[in-house]
Amino acid sequence: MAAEQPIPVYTNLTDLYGSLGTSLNHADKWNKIAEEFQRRFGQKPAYIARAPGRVNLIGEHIDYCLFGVLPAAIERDILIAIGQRSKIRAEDFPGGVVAENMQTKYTRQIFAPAPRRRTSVSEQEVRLEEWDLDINTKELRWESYVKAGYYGVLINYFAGEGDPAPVDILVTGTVPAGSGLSSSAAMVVGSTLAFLAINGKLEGNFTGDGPKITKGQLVEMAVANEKRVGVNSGGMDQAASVISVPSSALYISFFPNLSASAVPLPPGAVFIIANSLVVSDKAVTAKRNYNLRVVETLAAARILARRLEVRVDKTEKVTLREVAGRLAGEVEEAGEMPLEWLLETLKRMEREVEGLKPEKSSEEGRLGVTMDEMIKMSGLTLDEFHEVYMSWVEGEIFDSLLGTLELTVLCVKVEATHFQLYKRAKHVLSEASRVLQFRQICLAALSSASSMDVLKDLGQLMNESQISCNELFQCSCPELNELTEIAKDAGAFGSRLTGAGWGGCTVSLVAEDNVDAFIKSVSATYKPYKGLQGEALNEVIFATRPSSGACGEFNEPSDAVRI
Ligand code: NG1
Repeated sequence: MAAEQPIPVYTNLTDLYGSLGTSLNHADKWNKIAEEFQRRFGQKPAYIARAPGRVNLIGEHIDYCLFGVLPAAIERDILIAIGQRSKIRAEDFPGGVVAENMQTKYTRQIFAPAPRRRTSVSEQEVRLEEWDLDINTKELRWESYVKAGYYGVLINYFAGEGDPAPVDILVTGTVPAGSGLSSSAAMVVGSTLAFLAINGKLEGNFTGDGPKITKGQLVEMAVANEKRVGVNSGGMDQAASVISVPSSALYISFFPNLSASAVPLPPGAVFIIANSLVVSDKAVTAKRNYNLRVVETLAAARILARRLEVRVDKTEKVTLREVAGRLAGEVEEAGEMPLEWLLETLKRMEREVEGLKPEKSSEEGRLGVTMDEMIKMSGLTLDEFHEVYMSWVEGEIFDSLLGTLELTVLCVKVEATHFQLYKRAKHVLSEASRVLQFRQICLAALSSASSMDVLKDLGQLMNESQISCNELFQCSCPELNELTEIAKDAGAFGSRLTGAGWGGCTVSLVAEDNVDAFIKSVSATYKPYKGLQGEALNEVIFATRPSSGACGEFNEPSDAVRI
C-alpha cells in the first residue's frame, strides 16, 4: 500500500517530475539551491527535502469530514536545503536554527527551541514533555511553517533523549502562497522531512537502525504539525504532497484509515491551473471561514445522526463520514465499504438534510440556525454541547456589540451569528458522491478508448462542484466565479475553484490539443491578466502534470549528519 512505503531518496529528476522535458525546467532550481547554500553557509547542504504543492481535482472541504478526495501533486514545489552548522558545537546552540529564504521578501530568521516543561517522574528520571518554539499564529510568517515541521520532530524524537542538531536552512519554492495549491502543506512536509533527515531520524528510531519512516507516518506528523500554525486542516494536502505518483491523481480516503490509491487520468485530459490573483489568507480569516466550516460540519453530523437514529456517544465529535459508516452498518476492520453502498448511503443522508433547516428561517440567517437552535437540535444539554464541542475551547467571549459568538478553540477561533448546517451538509454529501463518480469514470476510461464523452462527464462533475462550493459552502468569490465562466467559454469541459477557496486558483479540464488556445483566450479575457506575457503569464496560468510526492537527496552519507 502506498502509505506504507518509505520516503524515497531522489535519484534523478526525470523520475521525480514524470518526464525529461518537465525535469529540465526544474534542474536549475536544484543546482541553484545547493550553490546558494554553499555560498551563504560555507558548506554543501547535507540534505535537500522536496515537497510538492497539490491541485485538488474534486472533493472540496470534505477531507475534514473524513470523505475521500481526489488531488494530484503538481510540479511546483518547495525545496529545503539543510546542513549542520559548521562552526558551532551542538551544546552551544542546541537545536538552534538559522533559516534563510531565497525570496528576498522573506527575511533571515534565527530561533532555538527551549524545553517548556520538565516533569520529574522520579528523582533520577527527568522527562521532557514539550518544547517551546514560539510559533506566531496571529500573523502569517514564513518561518512559522518551518517551525511547525520542526516542532513535530522535537516532540516525537527528542522527548527526553539527546539534543537536536544546530542547523542552517535555505528555502526556495515555486508554489504560489495563499492560492489554494497548498504551499503551506508543502512547507510543513518539507520542513518535517528536512529536520527528520538532518537528525538521523528517517531511519525511524533514536539510534537510526529502526524501520524507516513510512509515507503514512510522515503524513500524520505533517497534519499534526500544520495544526500548530493555527488551522484545523484535514489531511488531504499533506497526503497528496507525500504520497502522489506521476501522471495520476490520488484517491485519498481517511476512514476507517488513511489510505491512498493512484487514479490514472484519461489520456488527452490536461488540467490547467489559473490564479484568480485574489490572495486568501486562510489562517487570518479562519474564524469566519475555514474553522467555522469545520465546526458547522461537525454539528451537522451530530444532528443528522440523531435524525437518522444513528448511535453517537454524548462525548463524541462524530464526522459526517462516520455517520455514513454507522448508518450503513460498515465494518471498520474491512476497510472502506463498496462504492455502490457508499453512494446509496450518501443519497439517504442527503434526503435527510432538509431537517437541518431552521423551523423559521430569518432573512438575516438565510437558512442558518442560531447557537441556541443548534444546541436544541443536537439533543444535548447546553452543558453537554459545551463539553463536546467546546472541550477544545479555552475561553468564550460574547461580543454584544457585534452580536457574534466567539469561541477560542485552542489557538483556533470561530465567529458567527448563524450556523449554516443545512447548506454545509448538503455540499459535503453531494461533493463526496461527485468524488466517487469522478474516480469511477477515470478507472472505467482505462479499459475503454478515451473519448470526448469521458472528458465531458468529468467536466460536468467539476462544474457541479463549483456551483455547490459557491452556493452551499460559500467558499468561492466573484473573481473565482468569473474565471471559471471564462474558462468554460474558452472551451474547458469543466472548471472549478481548487483548495480552500475565497480566492486562490481554479482548475479547468481542457483537451490536450486545445491547451494553447485556451490559455490565450483566458489571458485575453480575465482582466487581471492584461499585459502579462512570457514568464509572468506562466506564473498565473499553466498546465500541470501530476508529479511524484515528497522525497529528499542526501549530499553526504546520512551517518555524517547524525549527532
Ligand atoms: P488549501 O487550499 O491548502 O488551503 C485547505 C485545507 C485542506 C482542505 C481544503 C479544502 C489546509 C492545510 N488545507 O486547503 O485540507 O480542507 O482547504 O478542500 O488547511
